Amino acid sequence: ASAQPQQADKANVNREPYPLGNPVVTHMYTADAAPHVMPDGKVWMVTSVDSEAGGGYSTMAAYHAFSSSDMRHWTDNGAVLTVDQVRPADTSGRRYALWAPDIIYRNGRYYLYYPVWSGFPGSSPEERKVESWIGVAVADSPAGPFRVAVPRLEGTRGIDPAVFVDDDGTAYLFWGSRMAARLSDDMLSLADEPRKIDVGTDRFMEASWLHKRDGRYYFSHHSTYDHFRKIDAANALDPERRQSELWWSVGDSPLGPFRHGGVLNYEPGAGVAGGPRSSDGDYPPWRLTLSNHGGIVEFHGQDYLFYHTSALSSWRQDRFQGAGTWTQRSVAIDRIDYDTDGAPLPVVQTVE
Ligand code: FUB
Repeated sequence: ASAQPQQADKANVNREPYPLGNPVVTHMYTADAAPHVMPDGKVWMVTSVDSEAGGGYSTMAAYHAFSSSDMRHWTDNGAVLTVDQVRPADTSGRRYALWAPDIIYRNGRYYLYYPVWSGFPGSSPEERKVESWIGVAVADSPAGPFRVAVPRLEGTRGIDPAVFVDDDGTAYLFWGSRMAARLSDDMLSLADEPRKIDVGTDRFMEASWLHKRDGRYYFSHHSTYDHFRKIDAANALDPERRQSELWWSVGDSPLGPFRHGGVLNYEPGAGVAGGPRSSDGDYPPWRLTLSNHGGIVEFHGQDYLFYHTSALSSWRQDRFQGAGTWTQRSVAIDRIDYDTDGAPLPVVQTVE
């Protein structure tokens, strides 16, 4: 096994910020960005869309595709898939929603992996019977239009698909709660039995992502919501209780095992080390997003973390004074730096 990087000292977060104009999309609410460099040399991200009218995650109804040549100016290429395209015939009154997707270029086409969330927006036993699965849509352009090719990938239950294609051409799908499998050559089915992978910790909520750097595989994920079940909005601003973090682990193969490394991104918007800052000083923290979802891309030799904050909904209420809304999120981008051993440092979150 190769030498394994160690978690960076938290003091290392005191580095120069690298503002990319966060939040990068301001005309609509976006979340769960899945960024990739496509054959046109641009970075494309497909994002979830949070509802303008509110209503929470059960109302997420589409994905948008954005493209950029410089990681700062983004073109909105419009909705590329809507919930109406994936909703099964159903008269039960269940709601269907589109949660965090991923997109990949392969064999001359673009494959969009999307989780369908299905349930009732309540808390009775019936309402808690949430179901989710992964579908695949295909297009000739990352701007769509995508058509559903596989409504439900056999063997998948859960949310947050992430696709990784290794240098040898093998494609992998990660999803749900530490599940993974190889994908078939046509990208439309699992090539082997799903397995639960060892990511070095049991503190796992969602948002799998795999990236490769210098021959090592880095797995990242959102750690946990557990503490949010116990606390109320008032003490959610207590730094000691903020633990909705993105964690990283590292391994020598795409399917692990991975060794837990540490924090890649602190709670977005937290007033703690790694929290946001700008050229004219620290801002009051906006309220939590509750979800710390990461997507990672290398662009011109630099790795970037795409995540989301509540900055836009906070701005719309009262610039930096409002609480923001945790289901009206906005995509942000910041640089990932590594120490000399290859351990990613906690991301310095920037605004503006
Ligand atoms: O956006 C809906 C859900 O919230 C995603 O699927 C999770 O990763 C979290 O970001």
